[in-house]
Parts: sequence; C-alpha cells; structure tokens
Amino acid sequence: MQKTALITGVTGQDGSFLAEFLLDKGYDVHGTIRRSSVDFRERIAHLEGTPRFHLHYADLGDSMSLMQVIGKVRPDEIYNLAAQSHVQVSFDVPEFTANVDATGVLRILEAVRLCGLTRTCRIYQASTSELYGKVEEVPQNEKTPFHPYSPYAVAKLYGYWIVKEYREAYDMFCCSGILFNHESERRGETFVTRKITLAAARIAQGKQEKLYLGNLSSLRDWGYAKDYVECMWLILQNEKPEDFVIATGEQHSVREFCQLAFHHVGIELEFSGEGENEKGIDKATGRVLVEVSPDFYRPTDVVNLWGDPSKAKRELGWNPTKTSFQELVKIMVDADMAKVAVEKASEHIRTNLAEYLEKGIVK
Ligand code: NAP
Ligand code: G4F
Repeated sequence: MQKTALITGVTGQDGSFLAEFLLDKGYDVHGTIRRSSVDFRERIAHLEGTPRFHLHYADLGDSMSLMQVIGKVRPDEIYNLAAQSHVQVSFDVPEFTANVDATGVLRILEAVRLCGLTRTCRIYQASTSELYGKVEEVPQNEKTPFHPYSPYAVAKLYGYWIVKEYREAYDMFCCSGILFNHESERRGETFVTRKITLAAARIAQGKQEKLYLGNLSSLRDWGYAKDYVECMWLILQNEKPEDFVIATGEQHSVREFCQLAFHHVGIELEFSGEGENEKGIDKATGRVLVEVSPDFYRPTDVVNLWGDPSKAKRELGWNPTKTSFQELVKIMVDADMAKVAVEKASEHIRTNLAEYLEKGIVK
C-alpha cells in the first residue's frame, strides 16, 4: 500500500534529499513551507509539479497550522526536520531557537495525539550530535552522557527528551536520530564546510580575495547528507522505536577540510601561526588566502565530535562510509566551481548585453 509521509523543513538541505528519497520509494510526500517575503525553494524547485509531491504552509511556532496539516494529510510517517539549525545564530536568537527547536517538537507530538494518529503515525525527530557538546567521551555513542553547549543544543535536548517521554507515556512510535554533521552541495552557505568550498571556488576563479574563519582546530565527523536521509527512513522502518547515532566514525579538523577543498581547486595551502594569527598561505604564490576572525568564534564551542555508528550498522544494516570524506569534499567543490562559473558567465552576458543595447547592436 502506498505510504504517506510529511516532512517539516522540506526546503532545507536534508528535507530536499529526503523528499527525493521517499518519492523514489513510491511515497506520497507532503512538505511544510513557511511564508517569507522572498520564496526560497531552490532545493525543491525540481520536485514541484511532481504528482506525488505536495506543499503546505505551516510553522513549528504555530500549533494550529501543524494541527491543520497533520489532520488533513494523516501521514503514516512524519519527519520533523524543521529547525533554526545554526548553532552560532542560536546565541543571537535563543528564545526563537527554543520555541522552534524545543517546543516545536512538542507541538508536533501533541498534534499527532489530538488528531487521533497515536497508533498509526511514526515520527522521526532530527536530533543532533550537538547534544554531546562539551564531550564527556570519544567517540560518542547512544550511551554517552549529554552536555549541551549552546542554546541550540539545549533546545534540541528538550526535543530528544520529549520524544522519549511520548514514546514511554503514550506508547508512540517516535524516535530520535542523533545525527553528526552531514554536508552536501545543498548545505547552507554559512556552515563552515560550504563557506569553505564556495570561497575556494570563488578564489580560484578570481571572485574573492580571502576567506575568514573562526576556530580552525575544531574537529567534526562529517558525512554526506544524501547517505544520511536513508538512515532517517531506516529508523522508522525498524521493528522497535529506538534512538540511533548516525555518523561516519571518522574525524577531521576545519583546517584539514580547508586544505582538501583548496587542493581540489589546484591550490596547496600551508598553515602557519597560532590562534588568531594563524594563516593559510598559497604555497605556490605566498599569498595569504585564509585568515582567522574572532567574529566567527562562539561563546562556547563544541570542538571534538566523533560518532560511533556501530548500532546503526548492526541493527539497521546502514553503511556509514558509502561516500568517503574525500569524495564529499570533491562533490561540494565541484558543485561550487560550476556554480561560480555559471555566475561569472551570466555576469559577462549581462555586461555585454548592456553594451550592445547602448550601442544599438541589439534591440
Ligand atoms: P536546514 O538546511 O537549515 O533546514 C531547516 C529547515 O527548517 C528549512 O526548511 C527551514 O525553512 C525550516 N524551518 C526553520 N524554522 C522553521 C519554523 N519555525 N517552522 C517551520 N519550518 C522551519 O537544516 P538541515 O541541515 O537540513 O537539518 C535538518 C534538521 O536536522 C534540523 O532540525 C537540524 O537541526 C538537524 N540536524 C542537522 C545536522 C546537519 O549536519 N545538517 C546534524 C544534526 C541535526 P526555511 O527554508 O523557510 O528557512
Ligand atoms: O559548520 P558549523 O557551523 O556546524 P555545527 O556548529 O557543527 O552545527 C551543524 O552540525 C550540527 C551537528 O553536530 C547540527 F546539529 C547543526 O544543526 C548544524 O548543522 O561549525 C562547525 C565547526 C564549529 O566548531 C565552528 O566553531 O566549525 C567551526 N568554525 C570555524 N570557522 C566555523 C567557522 N563555523 C562556521 N559556521 N563559520 C566559520 O567561519
């Protein structure tokens, strides 16, 4: 029988990949979008018009909109991916972050209950390795104690616990995927990986002089988002509702990510100096291409994330290293090189066209 899924945050990186994945599996896919003055639907533009793909307005801060969409769609599966997902931004908008990332989860769970879907609807909650925060052990697994270290992480911790509470109190099939960082060519441009790949592409094509970053020594377990959405689905197909750590089991620093990204555009970077004085220098020309700016430091920073995906491998049969770290960086750099080249070409066309119009060469 055809299943129906509802994805909150379908316009985001993960939402767009998950929508494609579920459509391929034959699902009827519904996604929630938010009203904004400029519609940003770039990641799902190619899906609009697909007969089994439907969009609804809803906001995680607005219970009524959630009740309406859940009551109307009556989904078999809900993937709650919507969130204010930027850790640094959560220090600037902590209350908004709590409303969406913490209370928003409760609103979804209550809407499912109030719509009478407790027995039929399975719920996936997008939890995060940020819960480990100021880490108490490495690598981190499902039993590692949490120590959230940002307003974002504290809000997500509430989401994690309320999901567990509803599972135990009401016997609901709701689970958290504790996902470590996952990136892609669709990653938001202010997350560190995408900021680096876009800057490397712009610098290589003469469109940017320098890249400013924060903590270069921070360590992350970076995977490919397209591989991770499969796991979200597997978690909901499991016999029992359980929480899983999803990670690659490999760790790299921001500095290493930078070196590899620049290597792919033909620039070998050498780092020298320490702290705020550290610089990334082009070995061939001696030009300083990367500098540290304290603007990108956080009041508290999570610096040692490294996941142990053994349970997901064993119980879900998931392969954490389908796309290697090296392949991930290459996919992102190749996509940004193409994006910058297209931007340059269209600028060129616009400039020439203006000149031709002025000279009357074209009318
Ligand atoms: P993302 O690209 O920032 O997407 C977030 C989505 O949430 C967007 O569609 C956004 O809509 C929507 N959203 C934000 N506030 C909302 C609100 N008040 N009501 C309804 N929708 C709202 O994030 P992502 O990287 O795909 O991550 C997906 C989820 O996984 C998030 O919950 C994130 O916290 C979590 N997570 C991500 C990672 C990672 O490494 N990517 C790791 C662990 C957990 P707009 O397009 O309108 O802004
Ligand atoms: O790319 P980031 O901003 O990702 P962060 O903070 O790890 O959060 C992401 O992953 C979480 C999973 O662990 C998700 F829950 C969350 O939603 C989000 O998707 O920063 C990564 C690291 C940090 O330690 C940061 O301090 O990179 C460091 N960094 C260094 N320079 C920078 C920069 N981060 C950003 N965004 N920008 C910089 O210039």
